[in-house]
Amino acid sequence: MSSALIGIIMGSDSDLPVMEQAVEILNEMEIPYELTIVSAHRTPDRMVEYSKSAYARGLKVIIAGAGGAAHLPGMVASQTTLPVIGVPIKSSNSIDGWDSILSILQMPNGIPVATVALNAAKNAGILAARMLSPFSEEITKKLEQFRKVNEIKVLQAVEKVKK
Ligand code: RP5
Repeated sequence: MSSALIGIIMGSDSDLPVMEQAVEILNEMEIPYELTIVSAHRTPDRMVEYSKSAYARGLKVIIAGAGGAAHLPGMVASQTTLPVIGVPIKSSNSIDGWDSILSILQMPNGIPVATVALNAAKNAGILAARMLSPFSEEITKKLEQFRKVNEIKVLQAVEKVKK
């Protein structure tokens, strides 16, 4: 997609089923994004290149998903001034996902990563949209619509379970 505002990256193609939730919500809100694989430990040069060029390429937020010793979001955040949202992914050999959660959540002072819940790539997409919202009426309207739809769904459920 051209003129991407949000960069979605992940450490491995095995993370894709989770990260697709972010893709879906951004498609729904019609916010341009780019999607690719960048591994902190398998392609360190590519990670540096991606992070250092992100701002100049017009990205406003980076969503980075990783599992295991999940240093991708933190390493990317260390090389850009853009906000980075980390998605801890429960990979196949994980310690119930705690390895990814703690690796991403426990960033030392000075290099923040906004961490969402385990496998919560949808929330990462929504949070990225919210970060852009103060600068775009169009995105704000999409977020309002999204909130409204959620509200209606709950009110319909209230009616359904009422006795
Ligand atoms: C991390 O290692 C990736 O983010 C992935 O979650 C995990 C496992 O990767 P694969 O061995 O499936 O490629 O770097």
